[in-house]
Amino acid sequence: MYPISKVLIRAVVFSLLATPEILAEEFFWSMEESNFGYLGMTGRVDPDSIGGEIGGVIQGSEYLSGRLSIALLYSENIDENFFTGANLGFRISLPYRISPFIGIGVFGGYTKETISAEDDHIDNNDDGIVDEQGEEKKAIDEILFSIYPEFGITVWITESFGISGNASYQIASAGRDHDYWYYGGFMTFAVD
Ligand SMILES: [Ca+2]
Ligand SMILES: [Ca+2]
Repeated sequence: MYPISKVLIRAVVFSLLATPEILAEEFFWSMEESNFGYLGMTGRVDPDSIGGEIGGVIQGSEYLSGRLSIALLYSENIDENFFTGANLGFRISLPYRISPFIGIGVFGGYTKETISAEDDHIDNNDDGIVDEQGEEKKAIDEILFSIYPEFGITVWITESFGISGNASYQIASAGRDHDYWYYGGFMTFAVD
């Protein structure tokens, strides 16, 4: 693994020097034999949320890949402040060092809330008293699903390390008023 500053400098240099030759350079390397892991930061606006995502990529061919990840989003406006989710998606990307992609996927998860636990016959807080006054527990508040199209670009710094940015339009199960743009910046690395 390179130091992050070195990686960023290389990414900028690569972008600036993106000559037609580099753009046209077929990016076979080890992609067809490799699987990748990725992690990064994500966010959305209104309600403003920031989070992280970690997952794996299976490279089906030089053009097609599938990904599965878990995501955690923090927002001051969500009950209990956290949205926990899972993301499953497929991408078509150009097999070049500078590699634009488009994709589709599904994103689902839940938020939690605190509710009264005074009558469930369980000592929820392990204080030795069952169903005392004011005892509380956490329960799933909302289950949310969306399907999305996305686009983005990956810059492969080496054959086993790339950085990428994407934007997806989340079409929410809760209705068109709940649709939103979701953005991410990621590091992708070979795991085998
Ligand atoms: Ca108790
Ligand atoms: Ca209880």
